[in-house]
Amino acid sequence: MMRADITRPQLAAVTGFTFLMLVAGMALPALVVNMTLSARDVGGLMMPPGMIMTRDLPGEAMQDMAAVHPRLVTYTASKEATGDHPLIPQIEDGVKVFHLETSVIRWHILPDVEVDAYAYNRQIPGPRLHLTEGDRVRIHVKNTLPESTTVHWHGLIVPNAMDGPGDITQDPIPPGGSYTYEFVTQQAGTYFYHTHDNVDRQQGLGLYGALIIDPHDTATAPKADHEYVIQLQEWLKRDGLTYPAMLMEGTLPNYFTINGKAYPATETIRMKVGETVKLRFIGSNNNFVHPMHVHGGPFTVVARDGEVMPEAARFRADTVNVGPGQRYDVVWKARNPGKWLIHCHIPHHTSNNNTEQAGAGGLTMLIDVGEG
Ligand SMILES: [Cu+2]
Repeated sequence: MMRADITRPQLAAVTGFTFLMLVAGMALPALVVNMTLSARDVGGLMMPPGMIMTRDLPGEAMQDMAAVHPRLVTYTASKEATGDHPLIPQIEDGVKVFHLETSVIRWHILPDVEVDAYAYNRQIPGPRLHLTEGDRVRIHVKNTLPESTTVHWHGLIVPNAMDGPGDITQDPIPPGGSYTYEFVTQQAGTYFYHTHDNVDRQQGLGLYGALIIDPHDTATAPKADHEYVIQLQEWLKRDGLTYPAMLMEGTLPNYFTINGKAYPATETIRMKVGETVKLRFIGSNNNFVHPMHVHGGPFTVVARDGEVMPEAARFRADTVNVGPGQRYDVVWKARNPGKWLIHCHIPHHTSNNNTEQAGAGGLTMLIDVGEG
């Protein structure tokens, strides 16, 4: 008969050590790994490279920051497609009726750079709503995004139920659902509309558009020979994926657009010496205050946040800080022929993924002034 020569203390030590390792093996992952996430929360989410990931990050935050899954794109706009097209209303019993539809699209911000974006009516920015003070408007919104959404009419006096903040004044419009907004415009000037549900993600991915309201008495509006609306936006595109740009580690933007295009794909304003242009700057972006600067001499600031300033309050400047949500109308006069720049004065915002193309990038556009 063989007899084990193991002692009781030895047996106790091996058993105890094994038990301790078993407990450590179960406890350690809970200390270094995010055990609160389930596959249901995160599914196939793709997170921005370099994003700070900690073990207390909830799945909801990851959904907010994740890339737009390329498989969700339902429409690819042509390279030449532009946004901000006037939306023509139907008139029903004196009411101007508009239709907005959200969807996931692929959009060219440069001929060789496309983003996967959230869009109103398949364009970025969304279509322009051009109204007149006193108009009654009805806007049918259909949501074909993979997530809920709402629309907010930024700066407008509206009934509370028409204001748009999701889960606060209305139930968010579910995927496949619709909501109808109706109000009478009581103001005039430069306004915009944007999503008010998961704004951090949805507006950053493209859900915004201009709302321009003419005054009832056009004599009150500051005059200019030309007019141009400038809507700002920030994008994060890496390794073929588009993430909503946010002002935090790992999610800072690397592309910047005026009306959905980065320079040199931005439009050029054409005018003659002696003529004036009214530039309507809209802070439709989510993160940065953009110091927008115009070359070739000062402009006059004539309106702020839609409100026309009295003559005595108007002032001359060559740079105006356009913060998220703000609007500035400025009138600039062409004094000399040539190519004059409109650009953000944070130089990184005038580059495309940190490179200059044709002398600039991002938040840059030209005014081409011909001899008078
Ligand atoms: Cu800027």
